[in-house]
Amino acid sequence: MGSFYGLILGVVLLVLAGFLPSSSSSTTRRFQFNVELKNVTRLCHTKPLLTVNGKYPGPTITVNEGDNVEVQVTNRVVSNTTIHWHGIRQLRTGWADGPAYITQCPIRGGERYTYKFTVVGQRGTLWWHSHVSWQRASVHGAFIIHPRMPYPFSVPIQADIPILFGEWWNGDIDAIEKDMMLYGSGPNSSDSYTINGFPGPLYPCSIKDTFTYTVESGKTYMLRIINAALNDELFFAVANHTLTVVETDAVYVKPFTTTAIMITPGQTTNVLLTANQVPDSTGMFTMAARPYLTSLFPFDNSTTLGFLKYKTTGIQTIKPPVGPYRVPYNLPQMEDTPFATKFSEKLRSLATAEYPCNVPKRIDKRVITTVGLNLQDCPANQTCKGFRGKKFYASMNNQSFVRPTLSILESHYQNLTTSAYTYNFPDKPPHAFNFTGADPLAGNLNPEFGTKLLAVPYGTKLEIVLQDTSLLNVENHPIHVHGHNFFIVGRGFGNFDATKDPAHYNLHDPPERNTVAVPVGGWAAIRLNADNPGVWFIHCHLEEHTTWGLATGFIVDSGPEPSQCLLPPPDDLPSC
Ligand SMILES: *[C@@H]1O[C@H](CO)[C@@H](O)[C@H](O)[C@H]1NC(C)=O
Ligand SMILES: *[C@@H]1O[C@H](CO)[C@@H](O)[C@H](O)[C@H]1NC(C)=O
Ligand SMILES: *[C@@H]1O[C@H](CO)[C@@H](O)[C@H](O)[C@H]1NC(C)=O
Ligand SMILES: *[C@@H]1O[C@H](CO)[C@@H](O)[C@H](O)[C@H]1NC(C)=O
Ligand SMILES: *[C@@H]1O[C@H](CO)[C@@H](O)[C@H](O)[C@H]1NC(C)=O
Ligand SMILES: *[C@@H]1O[C@H](CO)[C@@H](O)[C@H](O)[C@H]1NC(C)=O
Ligand SMILES: *[C@@H]1O[C@H](CO)[C@@H](O)[C@H](O)[C@H]1NC(C)=O
Ligand SMILES: *[C@@H]1O[C@H](CO)[C@@H](O)[C@H](O)[C@H]1NC(C)=O
Ligand SMILES: *[C@@H]1O[C@H](CO)[C@@H](O)[C@H](O)[C@H]1NC(C)=O
Ligand SMILES: [Cu+2]
Repeated sequence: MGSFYGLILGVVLLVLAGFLPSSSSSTTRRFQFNVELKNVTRLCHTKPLLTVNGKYPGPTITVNEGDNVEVQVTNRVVSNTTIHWHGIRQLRTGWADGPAYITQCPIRGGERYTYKFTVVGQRGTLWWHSHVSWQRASVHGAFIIHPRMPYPFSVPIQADIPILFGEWWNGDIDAIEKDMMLYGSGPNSSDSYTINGFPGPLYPCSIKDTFTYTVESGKTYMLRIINAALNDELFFAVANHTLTVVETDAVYVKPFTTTAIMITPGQTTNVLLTANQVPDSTGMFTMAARPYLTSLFPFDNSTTLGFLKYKTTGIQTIKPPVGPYRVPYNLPQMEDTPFATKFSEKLRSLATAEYPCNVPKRIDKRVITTVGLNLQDCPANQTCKGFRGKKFYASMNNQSFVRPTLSILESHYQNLTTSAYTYNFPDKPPHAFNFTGADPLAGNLNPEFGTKLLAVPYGTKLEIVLQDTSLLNVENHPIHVHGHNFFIVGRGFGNFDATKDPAHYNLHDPPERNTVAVPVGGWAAIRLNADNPGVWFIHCHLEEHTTWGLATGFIVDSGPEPSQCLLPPPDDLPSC
């Protein structure tokens, strides 16, 4: 096994001509998205689900590197909506990024907006999702970019297998979010996790709703894994098979073989799987995902199963096989932080001539920000059901982000005078304390509410240190930055030490991503080149935490050259 995968390393060779897309340069690909309700049944509960084109999960978008993309989104429901193209850089086209009230006003019921952007210098697996309320629970899908150049690994790929993880609630997701905010409590946990929309046989009434994929013995497959769950990081494994990680967040990594992966909401991971096992009489191997969580609060601790089925002759298979269904022994336990840590540490950029690692070696600015939870005193006339009868919130540098009722990007571009936001996000925590060692329940846990943004000149080499806090509970927060990829140059447990830790940064081949898992009770340092003018949302990709305010906005000014300026807004941009 090991020597077989050794052949993969870093060599550009022998790729089947057939799976390379045509290299014609300025193709425009057009897609139609109808946001509409569709009755969907899972766990024997039927409910009208918000979907794109009636599909759950939504349609896959497939393009070639370099393509222009136009997606006409028609909102056929009463609720407002937007679509975010998660991980797409949107160079100079921030108008197409999607987060409501950050880069656009929402698309109202009956209205239409066409997202137009070009896929530049990116290849691999990304995804798209709604960026309004908790709509992305069901409004999401894969976004696959075929590379211009052959894959940097030499194994022929038989087929791609998209694997989208999601969460299903029997109840209405809008009502669950509204209740959470009204009472300040934690949200109702999901009723199941899903693989490509299917919970699998460990849940009631779900044996028929199980994802099964048929493979041929001896062939290698590329699993394009996307965590579209709302609130939970996940472990994933396939029984008796190893996985070779080759790409994360649409950036190649140095291939490495692992028994399982950890993936946070917002992240994508491509792995190669070779069907090299001898199946038993069922011909089936299970695949499974369950949460990686250290939360003290109630959460969905269930496991979703699917099947990898070997195409064999002479074997009677029952579809799916009769239980008991075994969770792969190689799936980590829910609290396995050592596995999550080791897995993150293995991720390295390819850092070759074709795929250089352009990490800023020196920086112009370092911003240190806490990421953590808060408790707000209950307003006098309300009933609060959060901890100690208070309301949960979350913050960055003690600011619980409040979204304005206008589009920040539009207002910024038009130079409008407004008090809806200010440009003074603090570049260090307003009060120093023992961030990860403070008594979780002592002291004043209130945040400050506001809309303070971080503004930097074009081309700033920026470092952001994300520091978890122990207020209420230490957690692993997946922080997502819009409009830029970043390099994870350092990470650790406890408190970041500005005098000691930078000496241990990896400035040679750090992983390049759009979403970083900040270690539970620790910190992560990311670096980026602020080369994309616009207004960009930075937030926790646990929807629960974003709703509580674990977010901020980041403004990159236009540069002096015309090619460094944000393009003008499109004519059909929705207004508020
Ligand atoms: C869903 O089913 C209900 C009850 O049968 C029906 O009234 C409703 O029109 C259906 N909705 C959609 C979007 O099909
Ligand atoms: C949340 O869960 C509780 C307990 O199961 C249930 O009574 C309530 O209806 C749920 N809320 C929503 C909005 O689904
Ligand atoms: C899969 O691995 C388990 C644990 O090592 C082993 O008991 C089982 O026989 C294996 N199954 C197959 C079909 O190889
Ligand atoms: C999951 O959570 C429930 C409710 O808190 C608990 O009863 C159950 O034992 C937990 N299951 C696992 C596998 O941890
Ligand atoms: C509580 O009182 C405040 C201030 O008087 C008011 O703005 C708010 O609407 C009230 N909230 C509820 C839930 O009644
Ligand atoms: C906003 O102000 C900048 C700098 O003064 C100027 O270059 C730009 O043209 C202004 N934009 C608009 C839309 O007025
Ligand atoms: C922070 O808290 C931790 C855990 O209580 C403790 O071990 C550590 O010494 C504290 N650090 C400082 C600088 O007080
Ligand atoms: C956060 O802000 C609130 C409101 O201003 C304040 O009471 C609290 O002490 C601050 N906490 C920290 C850790 O800065
Ligand atoms: C939809 O968006 C518009 C424009 O921002 C806003 O005025 C309206 O309140 C929103 N509707 C809902 C239901 O949130
Ligand atoms: Cu978070």
